Amino acid sequence: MRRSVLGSIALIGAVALTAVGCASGGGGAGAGGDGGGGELVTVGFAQTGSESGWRSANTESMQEAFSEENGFELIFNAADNDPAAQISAVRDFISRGVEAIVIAPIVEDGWDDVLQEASDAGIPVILEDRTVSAPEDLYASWVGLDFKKEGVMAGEWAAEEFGDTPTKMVVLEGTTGSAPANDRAEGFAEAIEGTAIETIDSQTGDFTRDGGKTVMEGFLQKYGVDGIDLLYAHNDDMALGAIEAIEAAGGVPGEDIKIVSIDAVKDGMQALVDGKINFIVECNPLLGELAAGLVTDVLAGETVEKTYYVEDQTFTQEQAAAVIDSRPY
Ligand code: GZL
Repeated sequence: MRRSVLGSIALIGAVALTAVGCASGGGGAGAGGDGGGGELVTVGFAQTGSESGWRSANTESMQEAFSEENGFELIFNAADNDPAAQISAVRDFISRGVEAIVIAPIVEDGWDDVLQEASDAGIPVILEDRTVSAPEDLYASWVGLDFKKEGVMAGEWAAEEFGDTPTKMVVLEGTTGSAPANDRAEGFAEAIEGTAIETIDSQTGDFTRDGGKTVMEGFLQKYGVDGIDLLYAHNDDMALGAIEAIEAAGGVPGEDIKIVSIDAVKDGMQALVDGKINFIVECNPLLGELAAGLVTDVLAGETVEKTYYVEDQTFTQEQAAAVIDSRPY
């Protein structure tokens, strides 16, 4: 049974949402088939890939929400973090005449043409997770997280923790050109302005554990464990890779090098409980119900908001220990 986005919010309960902007539902070419009386609504979902634990949880949430039981036929594509492949997957959805398209865009730029093609074909597009730089009239709605706020919360912790102490920081950036990498960097920089935290190096680890480990190995070769006081990782998977590198170099993560990260996936929260990470800002991946609700409303011609932000929270080591066994991802 397909739920509207408001029904989804009620269902999810604890997920606090703030809605911004407004748009009328496109109606779409198929307009949701017979309106839910039994026909499945065909939806194309262009996922980034499978780069992190966060992505796995997001994919699972989307596949559960867009199930046949809920009235959907989901055509799923994972683009292996390749922006060109992702755009080509969306073009394939258009040529197959799907009724709606959902995208988790790998990078912000390069979407104008294919979104215009979807619009010309009368196929509404819903964005989930990351955002695009294309004009907002080219998509019906977006649901995700406030990445800049996540960066601010991580930076505020670092400013509080290190304040006026001269601190040498290295940064593991997310995928180059992605909204979370851009916005988390901007938010963190704003929050540490005026402190004695100095960024001595910053490089992308592409949101992957291997990427984080390789880049951190390079930082450690260049500066040594003693030359680095703080690591800011744009996601837990890169932080976990960096932990391996720090330990291999004879350092103690969480002590010799403090670590602040974003996501709060299970392995990241475990490292936080174990004292290897010092602070984590959550980035909720469970967006499936909300995205499915938006597709249902847009195909029904309902007016939906242009933007839905899902609220995040933060965790210290003590807070993680109290909740880790009860978290859904
Ligand atoms: C954020 C999401 C990011 C996660 C990473 O919403 O796009 O991509 O922080 C994931 O773990 O790879």
